[in-house]
Amino acid sequence: ERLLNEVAQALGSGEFVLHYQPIVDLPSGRTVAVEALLRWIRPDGSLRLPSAFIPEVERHNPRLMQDIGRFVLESAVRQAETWFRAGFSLTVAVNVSARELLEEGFLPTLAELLGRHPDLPRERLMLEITETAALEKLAHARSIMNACRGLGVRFAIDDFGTGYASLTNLRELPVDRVKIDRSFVAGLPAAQGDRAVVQAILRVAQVFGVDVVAEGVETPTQARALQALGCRLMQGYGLAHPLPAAQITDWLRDAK
Ligand code: G
Ligand code: G
Ligand code: MN
Ligand code: NA
Repeated sequence: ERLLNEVAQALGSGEFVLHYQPIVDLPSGRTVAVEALLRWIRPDGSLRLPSAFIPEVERHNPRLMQDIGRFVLESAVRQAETWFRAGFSLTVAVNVSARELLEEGFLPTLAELLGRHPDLPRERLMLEITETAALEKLAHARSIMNACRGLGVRFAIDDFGTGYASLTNLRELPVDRVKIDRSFVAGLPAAQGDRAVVQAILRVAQVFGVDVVAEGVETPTQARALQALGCRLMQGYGLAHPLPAAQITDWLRDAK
């Protein structure tokens, strides 16, 4: 109750910002995308991560979650447009929980937002669906996703390989990308089970014609192991930490 009030107040008073984490193609080193990550920076400068409040908000106050989701999409689209105008060619990925996606207002809000940003190439926005356990009614999710794709927006499945239904999701939903959960990357290259899972995901993704991002890449050894398995897109502290937009712009400029 208290947390929810704090969140509502923080959203209203501008304490929420997005940080962006690069998704890098190796071996070229090109940053092909960034993932927007919500950050709550309190007036005393301390940081609260979304895992500390989003699940609570989703469970107890769906309306407030909608407001947060709207703020996130709005900020990310505005930033994507800024980078587009500056001549950087990269996609901005936004986390959207399955629950947010299934809300009645989601599609109209997205359509309205894109309408206000006519210059942004639509394929530069990618929605990363998280908490896919809540997808349940796949036909319903599929129809919403197809409508969003009709607007030109693309989809990724987050934390792929965990949860119950990830292969079903891949088969049943219009998806462009899967993100290998970092728990499978952590043990590379030694852990044979993790290697096998990563290989299996890469193979299945290829059959479905979707691309693959490995998450949680922390060491050069992991990055090399992934490349050896045929995975080019990676994200993790070993490549870059999530950073404020201005610092990402510097990072992109330095890479040019
Ligand atoms: O940054 P942190 O490690 O706390 O992220 C934890 C989780 O919060 C991640 O799984 C991520 O998907 C989720 N998350 C981060 N930003 C957003 C957001 O803008 N919206 C939603 N729904 N989830 C987010
Ligand atoms: O669930 P999702 O994949 O959206 O979670 C993203 C979260 O993972 C972010 O909060 C981000 O800070 C965190 N993250 C990004 N790179 C790494 C990494 O290399 N290792 C770990 N442990 N977490 C990471
Ligand atoms: Mn994500
Ligand atoms: Na992710």
